Amino acid sequence: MVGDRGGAMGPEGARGTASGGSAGPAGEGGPEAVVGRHPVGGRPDPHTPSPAAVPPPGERPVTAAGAGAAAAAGEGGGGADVPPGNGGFAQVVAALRAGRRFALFLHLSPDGDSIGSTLALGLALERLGKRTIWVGADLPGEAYRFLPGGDRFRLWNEVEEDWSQYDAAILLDCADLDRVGPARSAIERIGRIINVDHHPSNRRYGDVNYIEPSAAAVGEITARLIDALGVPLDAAMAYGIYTAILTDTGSFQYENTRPETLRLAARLLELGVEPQRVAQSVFEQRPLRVLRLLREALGTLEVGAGGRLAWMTVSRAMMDRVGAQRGDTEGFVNYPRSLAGVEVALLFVEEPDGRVRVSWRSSHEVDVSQLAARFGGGGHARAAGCTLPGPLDKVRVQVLRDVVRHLEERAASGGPAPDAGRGGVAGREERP
Ligand SMILES: [Mn+2]
Repeated sequence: MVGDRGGAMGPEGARGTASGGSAGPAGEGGPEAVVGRHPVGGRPDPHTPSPAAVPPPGERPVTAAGAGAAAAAGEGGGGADVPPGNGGFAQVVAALRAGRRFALFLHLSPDGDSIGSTLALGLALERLGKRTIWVGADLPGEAYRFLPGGDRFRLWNEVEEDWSQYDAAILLDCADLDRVGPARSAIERIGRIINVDHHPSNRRYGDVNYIEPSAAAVGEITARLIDALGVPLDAAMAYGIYTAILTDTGSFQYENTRPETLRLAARLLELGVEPQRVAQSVFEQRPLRVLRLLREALGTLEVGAGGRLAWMTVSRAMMDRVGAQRGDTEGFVNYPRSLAGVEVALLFVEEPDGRVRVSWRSSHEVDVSQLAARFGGGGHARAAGCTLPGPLDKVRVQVLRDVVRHLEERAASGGPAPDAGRGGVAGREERP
């Protein structure tokens, strides 16, 4: 199916673990920005008292034509339509302007949004004469090597860097600091974080945070940041941004695809992006083992709750049989989701350590980020994830029972009124 590859991991975003509690309530739809404890750019001044405390999640800070609008007007924004009330956007732009050395971090099992956005912003910062390094605990998969600059990513622990020399760590598409995995220790040594994301569950762990849940991909935000920095988008950056958007929208199929998404895509094509090149590299280079694993997974397809629930299971044994690698089940959950009449789709994947990763999707009514949050996970309204201690059978029974109860309650309470908290980004790829 088109677009089921999506992007290696991201959109569920929140790296939900039963212990970690990365969930956070799914925020309301509107963009929000929260500025953290101290500004990025210069060293934090120990004499400056901490100004703004972080508002509780979901509470919308600064309103109206505040800093965001000012930034749009003042930053030479090349048509950037910065949402009103987003002081965080201007703060991010200021921090990017002020710093001279930046380390950009991919999230674990980086997806097209993480890779493409990081690449585009990294190139733009270099255009401004800044030094950047692009690292992660996992390298981009084969599918993304075609990107101009795609060979510049490094494993964080294989570069010899004095992290304390960096002005800030930039994290894109990371709802939770745990999303960077062990690279977190480098970020802690850098000491300052710029956090730009579109997951409503983002935990606002940065010193500067800009969270825009209505953005289809962080790639959209990245394009506006580059405009606001006054850097002309070139073809290489355009490839990164296009890949970010293509993967996070499921090839422009999901409900997060907005008119501005397509206008941006058109602009990227005008800059030289060849869409068939991206689609072919990202979606049509699957190794044989992945289709073999899919064949096994489809054999486990089951349906419940009167046809409104469907799920598949990938056990460790199945993965061993085909020689599967991390990330090979990406997009599989879209098969149960594609079944007519299905409202909630689940994929259970047994991890090497015995834990069970659950991918959640919904078609158009149920907010699965809320359901996943009951198990310590999170994500978007239409795509979420959580990870639970095994064994597989126990987790499956637990989760299915909960979902069936939820669907029955909805049916009993008068049927398919959409869950509160829409705004979600539709069924995008995941991997908590
Ligand atoms: Mn994303």
